[in-house]
Amino acid sequence: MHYANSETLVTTREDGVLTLCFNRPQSLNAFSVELLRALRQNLEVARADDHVRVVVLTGSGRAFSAGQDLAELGEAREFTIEEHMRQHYSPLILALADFPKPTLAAINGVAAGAGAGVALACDFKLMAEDARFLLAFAQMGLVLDSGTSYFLVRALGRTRALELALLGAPILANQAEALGLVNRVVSQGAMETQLSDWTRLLARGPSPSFSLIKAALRQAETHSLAEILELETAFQGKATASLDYRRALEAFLQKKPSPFAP
Ligand code: T3D
Repeated sequence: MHYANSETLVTTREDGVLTLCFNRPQSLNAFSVELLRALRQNLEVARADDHVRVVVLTGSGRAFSAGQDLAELGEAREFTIEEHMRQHYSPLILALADFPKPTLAAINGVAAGAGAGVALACDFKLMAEDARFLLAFAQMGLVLDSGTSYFLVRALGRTRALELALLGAPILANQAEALGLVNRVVSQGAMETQLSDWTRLLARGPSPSFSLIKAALRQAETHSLAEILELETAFQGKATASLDYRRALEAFLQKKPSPFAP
């Protein structure tokens, strides 16, 4: 399979970093079926592409994404909402949550509805100081979807998650950072520098170790301590058999810095 070549998703690959930029600025990068398909396909290809070590999601223009394309959804269609969600959003969110390499959302502007879900499914969230999350679901007479129930309640607990979901007030960047929904808030001008600091570090990091750490943390969300101890044991066995471990150990014994040190 090859990377999809779609105008709605600008795909670039440089120095181990795959950037997927939503490109429908006229509708604030609302997710059309074409964009959702291209996004899924390119994540699937990137999973197996050894040249890709980090994936960045971002939006062109003034938005990250305004969520589902409401105009497209409103048009005559031959599918139900349930089919649409099962076919597009659920596999996309799972593909992101289970992605074996680090993923970063560069939230350059508003992230609404499913746009918020996609951003929250990424590992790192970098937010512009004038960006915001909009849990626009209840305002539209909808329910939380695209994993937002899952991510919000785990990040914030039930009380705060309910307040934000039911009242639907925009979550401004500083509030999102204070709540722990995003890692860092920076000015628009500083987005690129912060992003490349992170991607450079992650791209030269120990990929197999990252993949195992991600898998263990994901399992830790739902498994018991005893199960996680067993999983960590198995994963440590794999990690210590890796070339990266041997390189880092050798550096340590020679009193040199780790090849992966920040
Ligand atoms: O199928 C399923 O799975 C259901 C799933 C649902 C999950 C969802 O994601 S539901 C959709 C959730 N998103 C929203 O409700 C956000 C809708 N958009 C807005 O509320 C506003 O656009 C914003 C607050 C995000 C920004 O407002 P503003 O004033 O800065 O911009 P604007 O003028 O409203 O939007 C600019 C253009 O983008 C405009 O088009 P126009 O008039 O210039 O031709 C607007 O219609 C278009 N646009 C914005 N959001 C969407 C959209 N077009 C289609 N779908 C959108 N979601």
